[in-house]
Parts: sequence; structure tokens; C-alpha cells
Amino acid sequence: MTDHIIDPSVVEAENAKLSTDLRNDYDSLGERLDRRGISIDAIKNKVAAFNIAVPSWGVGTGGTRFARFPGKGEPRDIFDKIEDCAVISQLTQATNTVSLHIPWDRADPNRLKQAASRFGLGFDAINSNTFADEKGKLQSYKYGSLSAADAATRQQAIEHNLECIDIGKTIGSKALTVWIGDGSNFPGQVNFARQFEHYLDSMKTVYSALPDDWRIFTEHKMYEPAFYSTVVQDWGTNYLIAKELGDKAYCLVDLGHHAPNVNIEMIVSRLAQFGKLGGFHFNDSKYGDDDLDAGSIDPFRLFLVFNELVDVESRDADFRPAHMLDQSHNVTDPIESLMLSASDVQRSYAQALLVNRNELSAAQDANDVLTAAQHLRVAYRTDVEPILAMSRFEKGGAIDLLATYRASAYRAQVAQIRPEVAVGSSGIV
Ligand code: PSV
Ligand code: MN
Repeated sequence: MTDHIIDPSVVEAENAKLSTDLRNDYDSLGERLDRRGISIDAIKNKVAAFNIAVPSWGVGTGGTRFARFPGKGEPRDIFDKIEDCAVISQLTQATNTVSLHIPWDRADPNRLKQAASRFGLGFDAINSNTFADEKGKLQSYKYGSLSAADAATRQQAIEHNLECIDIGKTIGSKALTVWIGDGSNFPGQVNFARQFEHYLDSMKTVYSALPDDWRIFTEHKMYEPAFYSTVVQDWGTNYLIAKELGDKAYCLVDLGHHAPNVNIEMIVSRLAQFGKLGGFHFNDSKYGDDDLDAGSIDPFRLFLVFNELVDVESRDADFRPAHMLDQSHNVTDPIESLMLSASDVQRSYAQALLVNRNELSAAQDANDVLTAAQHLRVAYRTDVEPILAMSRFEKGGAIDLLATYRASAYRAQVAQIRPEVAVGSSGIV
């Protein structure tokens, strides 16, 4: 039996206000899609099977290096975070896994597993953190971790990753995500080749400890916290790493980790074509690694990414990239942001499923440029909300995510138990 944090009667009462309209909207969209040769139920079933992991760090209020403005009822620890994730999962019915970050979420792994399974949650990729120093550790990562010039520092970073694998084994993760802050701030500060060699050697040791049914994801990022160079700066280096390490190594694409205007959907296509696309950290951005809510700034780009993913999926039924959100909620209730983002990621998937791939291919081969472009536009302009809402409704989730969450008064309730956090701290997380 799965425990529900939000009283199901609240969800039912909210849904009751909207279910007749939803049925009408769904049927009318179904008719229109039928004319395009698309079965709405087939799309809905795919949407219903789609899952996206929620990052444990995402349910806390984020901040910038300038300030952090704590919200009410912030989670005190990973167990509160799991409860917040359970709320998101209950209402969206699309996020039944949590992605942990160690050491932020360090706790007895058996307790973690129990706490999550009570709400029907599992764990997605586990994230290692060697971009900040941890109390009690001898070496500092100020000058790098897995690629550091100092051998003892590299060793400590390797051991941290091995510990993450161990924790992951107990809680049921099947992947390790490695993102490092290593790089340099000045020309001449490091020897690029030597630094990369160190990184690869360290990663080979981590890789050799992976269980057979695990994958390792490496995440590229062009800048920050290192501002002149980063070791894993772009998809090219990321691909090299995955090739060097072996079959269990894949690239992870965080949408915010590219130079402005880079064609991310094309990177997605290239990595997938060569069997090295492992997964995503979804978010949105306008300037850089803004960590804004997925789908909030450039939903068309999110759609284009999914257009590539569905294209691969249509040829390879075993294609299963890991979907995760990675956002910083600085001015919103993180639960609200994460619910809407999960739904926007699902929306892009649903819209991409509407593209008529055969006709698109024919138009491409005939150099009929506008017909090809029009196929994407028609799919993108289709309002698939009734499909998303129906999928949620049928699975016991909320037709209207925001209204139901607010009607539950969850935030006000937890604010009574969780003490207010003092202002004044800053930091990205
Ligand atoms: C780095 O910017 C990153 O995208 C990595 O995924 C981290 O693990 C995450 O953000 C949390 O800070
Ligand atoms: Mn990320």
C-alpha cells in the first residue's frame, strides 16, 4: 500500500470540478487527432508511461551567489525532501523517482529506501559531489577533484564516487552521475592535457567499480565554477570520455550547460546516433546556466529536443535515456515549479509524438523545406493539455496541478512543523 501525503479526498474534490470539461476537451482533441491519423489513447498511454526524476536538491529553495531567500516550510533534511517529492509524484503521476546528491543527502541508505518506498518512490541516478569540500575530509577541492594535480585529492574524490556507488546499490539506483567543478580560472594555471589525463585515470577507477547493470553519466558544462576552462567543457569532450571509459559510460546533457544559441537538439541527435546519450538534466535558461524552470523560457527548444528523442525511440524500442530535472527555485514554491516543469517536459514529449515521421522524412528527402518545417510547427502548436490531464486523472493525480496543490494547503501545514530558516545564507543550491 502506498501512503499518500495529500488526502486523496482533496484531489477527488478538485478533480470533480473539472472532470466533465476534461472529458469533452479530450474527446474533441481526439477527434481532431483522428483526422490526422493519430490515436489519442495511444499518445496518452505513452505519456502515462513517461517518468522524470525529481532532484532532491530541487525541493529546497535555491539561491544565487548573491543571496538566498528561504521559503516557508523548507525541508529540513532528506526525509522531508522525500516527502515533498512524494507530493509531486502523487499529483503529477509522472515523477516516481528521486535523484540523490551525496554528501547533501547522506543518511542510512536502508532508511532512505524505506522512506521512499512508503510513498511508492524509487531512486534514479545518484549524483556525486566533489565540487564542494565536505566537513571532516582531509583534502580540499579548491584546485580540483578527480583531475587535481595532487594525487591524494584525486584519491579522495575517487573514493567519494565509490561510496556513492555503494549507497546507490542499497537504495536501488542504477546509475552514477558525475559532474565536477574542475577547471581553471587563469590561462596557464593548468596543463589541459595533463589535467584531462588525471581525470580519465580517476574515472577509469570509478568505472571499474560499477555493477554490471549500472551506467555512469558524465555531465559537461562550459563554465562555472571555473571561469577560464572546465575539464568536461562540452559534448565533444564528454563523448571522448564515454568512449574512453567503455560501454557503461554515457553522456548526460544538462540543457543549461552550453554556450548561448548552441543547437542542443543537434547535440542530442549526434550523441544518440553514436549510442552515447545517457540522459538529461532538464531546465531552462536565457543567458547561461540559469537553472530556470524547464519549459518556462523556450518551450520550442524543449520540443525540438524531444523531437530528436522520439525520432530515435521510433527506430529503437530499447532507447531509454534518463530524464531528470535540475533547476534552482529561487522565487517560487519548489513543489509548484517542479510539478509544472515535469508536466512541461511531458508536454514536449507528447507534442513530439504527434509528428508524422514518415511524412516528415518524405518532405526532407524531397527537399520540401517548408512542408518539413510545417510538420514540426503543427505538432508543436497542438494543445496537448487534455492528454496530460487525462493521464494524470486516470492515474489518481490532479487535473489542475496548481489548484489542487494549493487546495491541499501542504506548504502551510509543513511550515508549522519545519522551522523557518534564517536569512543571510547564499549559495547556488
Ligand atoms: C551543475 O551546475 C549541476 O548542473 C550539476 O548537475 C550538479 O550536480 C547540479 O547542478 C546541482 O548543483
Ligand atoms: Mn545538472
